[in-house]
Amino acid sequence: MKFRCLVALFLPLVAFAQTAPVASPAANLIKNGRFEQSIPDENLWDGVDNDGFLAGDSGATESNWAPFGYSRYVDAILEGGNTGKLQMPISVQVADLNGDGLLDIMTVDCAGYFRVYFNSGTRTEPKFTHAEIVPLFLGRFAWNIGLKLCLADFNKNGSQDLVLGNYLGQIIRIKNAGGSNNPNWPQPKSNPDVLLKDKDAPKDSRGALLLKEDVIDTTSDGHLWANLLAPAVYDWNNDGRLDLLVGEGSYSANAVHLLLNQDSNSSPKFTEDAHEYLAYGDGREQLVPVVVDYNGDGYPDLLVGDRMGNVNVYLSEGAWKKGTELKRQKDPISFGGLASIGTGPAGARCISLAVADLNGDGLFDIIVGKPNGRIAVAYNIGTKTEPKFGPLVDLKGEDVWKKGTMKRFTDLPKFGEWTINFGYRQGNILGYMTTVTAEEDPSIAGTSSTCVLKFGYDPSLNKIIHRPYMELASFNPSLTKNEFSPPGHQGFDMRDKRSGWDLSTADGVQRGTDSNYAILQQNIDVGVLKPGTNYKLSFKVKGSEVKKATVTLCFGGWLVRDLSKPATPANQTDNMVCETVVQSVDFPVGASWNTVNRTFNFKFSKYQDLNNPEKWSGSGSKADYRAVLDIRAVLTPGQGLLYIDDVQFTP
Ligand SMILES: [Ca+2]
Ligand SMILES: [Ca+2]
Ligand SMILES: [Ca+2]
Ligand SMILES: [Ca+2]
Repeated sequence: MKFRCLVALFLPLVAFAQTAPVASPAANLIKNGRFEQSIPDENLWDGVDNDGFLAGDSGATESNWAPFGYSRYVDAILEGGNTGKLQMPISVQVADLNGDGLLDIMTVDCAGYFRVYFNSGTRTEPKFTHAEIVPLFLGRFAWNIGLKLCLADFNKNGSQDLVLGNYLGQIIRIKNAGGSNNPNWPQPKSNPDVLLKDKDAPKDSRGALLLKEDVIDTTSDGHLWANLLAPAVYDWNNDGRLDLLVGEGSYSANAVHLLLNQDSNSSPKFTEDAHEYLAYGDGREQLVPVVVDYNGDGYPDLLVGDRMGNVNVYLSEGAWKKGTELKRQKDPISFGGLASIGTGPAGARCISLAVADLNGDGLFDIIVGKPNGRIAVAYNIGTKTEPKFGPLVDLKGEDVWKKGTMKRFTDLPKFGEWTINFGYRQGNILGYMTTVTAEEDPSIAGTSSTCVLKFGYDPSLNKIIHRPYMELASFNPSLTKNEFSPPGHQGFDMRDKRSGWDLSTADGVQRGTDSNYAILQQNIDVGVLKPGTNYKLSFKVKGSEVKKATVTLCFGGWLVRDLSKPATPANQTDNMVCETVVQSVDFPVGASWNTVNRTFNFKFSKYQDLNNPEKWSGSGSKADYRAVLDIRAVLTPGQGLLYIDDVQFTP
């Protein structure tokens, strides 16, 4: 039964259900049905935020961009050793990625989107405009969050591979299939549960894990040994073979590890047999190392970013010998007088790091990825042997997709009832949701409403990186219809054998669904629905390149225990769904406005039982009803367009 996940939408609220006022007859049970209440959101498909700064997803906020209550914070060790939610930084690297001799910036943000900002300035005056989105997405699965990026040219052909550390502690390598002036990092074939994939990937393959060829093992048997690894690639022992350094996010060993390459650059091998503790974090987790000759003595040193937003210096003392540990300098680097450079709540100021001579004066500069999603640079104003840094300055760009091209409903406590999903977590590159007025989008003329909900795609700004190859990745209508994960389901037992549904497989991803869908949902409050009553649903719709569109009403009947009475073994399973009824109907979407009308009426076979508390747990319980309205459509990736307006649900 595919509706079982839908049912859980009720769950978080039911335990706190109070008697709600009964709506007067014919009142619209849908709130904000004409979408007149919304607030501007960032549109970061151009890689520039509303204030004009280069930015990716911040990893801090929860919004429609992170639907269904998903938080981009990760579980990690906090100050004092407790586990809690930690805000990850955008991960940043600097290299010439198009062979024009100018250093470019590459990032992977907290939602898992990769961007390249090609430098359009000069060797001494870098200039960045907007980003090109890399058609690569690993972030569908929970363990591919908190990605840390390192660029490395393993085969020394002038093109940079991506080396990534993830939450799980995997080191992922995405080989550059392009040349030194046209980078191309194909979507791993083994991870096709995302929309945008390599042309050659098998269309029907599915799998959560990356193929062996995409992962660089760090142990001989492939087992993982730390979380949130941050890789750096450098020939540390100067034997001509690139070695792997990893900073770790875990607390226990809390070190920068050195894994010496036991094979070759073309086929690197890293195992515990050639593992060294290169530097210790001394209680600073989320270590992000970069290698640079800090003091100009010819030997590579380490700069290490940490959870507190510091950059610490670890100097080599001459040529490195096996077993040598680098010692941390007492004070972190001062950036124009400031040491701690992260932003955000205390204890959540992780940063990422890159070093490069961005202004071509012969001195390395420090580029920082911040937890607010922005990228900052501190120019080196010292000397080769005594570096000194000015303040970190956020880099600016050109805001192509300006404020207002993306809107959301969250943060609107009174009108935030709509839940939107446009596949942002599933790699629906360039997809967006917004509300528009006729002034903003003349094509909505013809409705009486001032605002209309719009799902669509921004055009690709890519000129150097190939554009997303758009295709439907295994369209399966039966799966796209009703199976999705519930919001805020944490803390509830997702199984109920009585009604036969089981959410134990729901893990926050939309299994089996494509990313190129638009989903619009609203919970209909408890206390306003009655079985055996006709409810009229109507809404207006138009669009193009819509493959399938469905509206679903999921009605749930509940037994709500009197929460003022203590739970006993007899009643502890109350506050659970007793029965659900799901009714779906497809609707057409055409180039002109169409009004969808449909009457819904729910009745439960266990209706008598629901109204007979004796059947369930004795006294102190009552039956209640609730519903979820779910309007969804599958859009042609990159082209689909869907407008919805004037949603009414009335008795
Ligand atoms: Ca360049
Ligand atoms: Ca080496
Ligand atoms: Ca040195
Ligand atoms: Ca410089």
